[in-house]
Amino acid sequence: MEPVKYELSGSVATITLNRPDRLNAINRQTLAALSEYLEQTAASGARVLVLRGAGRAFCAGQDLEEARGGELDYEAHLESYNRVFRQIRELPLPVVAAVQGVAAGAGMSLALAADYRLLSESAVFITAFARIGLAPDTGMTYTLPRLVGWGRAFELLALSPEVAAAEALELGLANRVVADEAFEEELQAVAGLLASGPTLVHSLIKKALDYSATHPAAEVLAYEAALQKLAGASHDHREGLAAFAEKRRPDFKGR
Ligand code: T3D
Repeated sequence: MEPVKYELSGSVATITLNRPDRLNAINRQTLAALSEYLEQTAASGARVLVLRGAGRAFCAGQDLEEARGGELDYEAHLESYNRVFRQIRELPLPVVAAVQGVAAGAGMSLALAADYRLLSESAVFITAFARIGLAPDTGMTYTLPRLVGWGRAFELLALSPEVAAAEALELGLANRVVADEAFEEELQAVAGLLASGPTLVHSLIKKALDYSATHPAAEVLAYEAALQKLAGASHDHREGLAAFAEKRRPDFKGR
């Protein structure tokens, strides 16, 4: 069975982690395929990417059987994880993590690297690293404190509780939580809405938010101005103005 599946339907790309009997735990093959499909998505005409898991889980993190085998070169292995994190953040389109069931360890890191998290009521986040005596990785110390605040981040990392969907929403780890039976419909709606938006602007929003997380205000203002120059010269800005004047919905073209 392929460890990861890829599908492009219209302008919606979907990457599915596909080791359901291991709760989609990530091994070397998974990481390599994930990275390849992220590259493929960047080169495609996709305007939104959905990242999800097959079966009852989103992803249980690093494959612990592989880790226990003692064959992992942690430094090289982490570079593969980090590459995937960077690819998600640098993808010039929104990434929606569709989280059903558990997202643990690096699986949670991947969900947090996404731009939008849609959770089903069955979703559970577990940072998990400390449970097995590991420090957090795959960008979790970048994303988690920015989403939930410093104190909560420490608690979630150090004590590694199970965070159910309703609490995840309250903490800021989820954008929306929907009933399990409404999940597919809601996912299509969110993906469709993002895919029909101004994709160039979505990519600039990603860049601006990442930049603002690590730069002082004066530099952030200069960066915003530089990005606005790009947006201001775009088809989608001209189309947005025309649609406003003509009292119709804009037909954004995206990238
Ligand atoms: O460079 C590096 O390598 C470091 C990177 C580390 C990054 C990390 O991700 S560290 C965190 C790794 N993940 C975990 O510690 C989570 C381990 N899994 C669990 O704690 C539990 O499975 C869950 C809480 C996620 C779910 O529990 P439950 O009761 O719903 O399911 P289960 O029965 O435990 O799991 C079902 C099967 O999936 C089971 O196999 P079996 O008994 O049916 O043959 C279980 O062994 C397997 N499985 C679950 N998680 C993993 C896994 N197999 C390999 N690796 C896993 N991570």
